[in-house]
Amino acid sequence: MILIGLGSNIGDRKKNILTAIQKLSQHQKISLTNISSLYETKPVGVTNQPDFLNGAIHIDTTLSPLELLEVCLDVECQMGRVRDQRWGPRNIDIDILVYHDLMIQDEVLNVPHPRLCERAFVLIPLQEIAGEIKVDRGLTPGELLSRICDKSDVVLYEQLSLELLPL
Ligand code: PH2
Ligand code: MG
Ligand code: MG
Repeated sequence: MILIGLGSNIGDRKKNILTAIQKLSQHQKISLTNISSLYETKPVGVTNQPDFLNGAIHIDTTLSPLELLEVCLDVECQMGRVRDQRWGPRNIDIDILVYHDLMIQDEVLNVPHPRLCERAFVLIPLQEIAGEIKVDRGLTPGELLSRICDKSDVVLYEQLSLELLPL
């Protein structure tokens, strides 16, 4: 299972996330299999920035992890993402969270995403679309979530489904 996380906290956040999903799904070698709801989430890391919308998608692809990373970065670039402050505000962020059961640790790509297990804003969307999958450390999103005390910073914003998606 290949899982991608999306986030936005600048501009029309919902439109940004849907545009990114649309661009990814239009790639010849990517097919969109499932999509989570959108959640409004308090910023983590750098806290003095606007609230995020976050969501996650499940895709199938024949792209390798590095090829997929390039596609994700390319979509961010097409959408005009400027990278200045680490963990700072962004119109779109597209992260590979899980690529089957591969473990990759190098300078350009870390999979599973290194902060997946501590971030409710990632785990709650994943619980919807990958509830049974051992996403990190042999644990499901729900099992990882049970170790996080405060999930109040993640609130359902809009229910989405593949059928309802205006793509
Ligand atoms: N992304 C970050 C840092 N902090 N906080 C929230 N709520 N959502 C994010 O997507 C996010 C964040 C760096 O990628
Ligand atoms: Mg990120
Ligand atoms: Mg990123």
